Amino acid sequence: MKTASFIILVSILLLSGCANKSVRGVATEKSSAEVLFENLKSIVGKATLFGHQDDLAYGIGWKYVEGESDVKRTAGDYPALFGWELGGIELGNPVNLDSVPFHKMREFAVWVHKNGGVNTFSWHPFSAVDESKSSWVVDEEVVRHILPGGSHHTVFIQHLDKMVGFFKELKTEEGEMIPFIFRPWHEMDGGWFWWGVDLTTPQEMIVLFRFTIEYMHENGVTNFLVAYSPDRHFNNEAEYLTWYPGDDLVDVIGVDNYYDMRSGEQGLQDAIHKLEIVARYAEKTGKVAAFTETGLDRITEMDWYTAKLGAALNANEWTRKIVYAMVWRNHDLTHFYVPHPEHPAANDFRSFLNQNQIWLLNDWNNFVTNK
Ligand code: BMA
Repeated sequence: MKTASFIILVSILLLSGCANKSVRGVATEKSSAEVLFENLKSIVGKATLFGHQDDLAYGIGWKYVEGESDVKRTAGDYPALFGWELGGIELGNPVNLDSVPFHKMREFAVWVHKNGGVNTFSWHPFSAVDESKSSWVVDEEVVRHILPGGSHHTVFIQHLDKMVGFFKELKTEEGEMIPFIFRPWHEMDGGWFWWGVDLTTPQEMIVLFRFTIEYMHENGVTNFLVAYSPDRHFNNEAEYLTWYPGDDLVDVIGVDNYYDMRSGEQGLQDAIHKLEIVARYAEKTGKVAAFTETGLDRITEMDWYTAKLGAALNANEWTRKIVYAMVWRNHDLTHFYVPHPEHPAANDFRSFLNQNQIWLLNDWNNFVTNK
């Protein structure tokens, strides 16, 4: 190839890479993930988006009914943020580990994007060392075997390829890639996942996390934000950062916390303290902070939404900087986090959502369109 055409080709390749990539501060057209990040940043200290896992897929007493949502049924509007779970995609399964068909999940996520909402994905993959073992089987080391050089690295690459394949199809009818927040390897400080603290060193986790995101980038999935979300096992910033893959990679500084949020007044104070750590670190690094998972299963405290979640998010100037809080799924009456309309906690849920700074989809859309 002649030198001139080679230079032109290299320039084209470089430019096309930049246009898609999350290269902040570079004067190329912004990707929709960058726009999402900026929109989230502009609500820091102003509002917290309310999120719900699997909100559009099913709820209490219904499954796959178009337009349906338990948040909407009880509170009159959709959540602003929608969580989805990819576990099972790595095995080539047509449905995820909670029986949600991946083709439906894709349709829901596209609907969310079209309607102004935010999508976030978690991934509880089966083990690449033994594909019969779910994320919750913690009887052997997995991570060190799936890292580069490990005995099961090739299988892990196949798993990543399946996950990448899903995200590459996450586009509108017009072919536009939709932005999302990806939150892999969460709660790594707990002992309940095969990537958890008992079976994985912090260094291994960092390598795994970085490898996962870089692999996505290298394989053409670039239009997303990355969330880092340990559970509650930290008491200061240094501990929080034990598994942190790096400021160059992460956009959302998150925490998952159920335990403290169901453990009385002391628990609430502990949860607030952890949200503060997260919010301070996000501010220091120019990122956004989020309460990436919480909730009270079956809502056994009737004032949980105002007395716990509302109190935590509105505790002080730091917790008010949390940009979203997401509760887990409404499987059925034995496992749910959003009250159905007749539930005795429904009024309290509505009071929580009626606070000015807690936003559902319409509030968020009004803000984004009038910005
Ligand atoms: C857990 C429970 C499980 C579910 C898993 C992954 O918290 O809700 O029933 O399979 O999350 O979504």
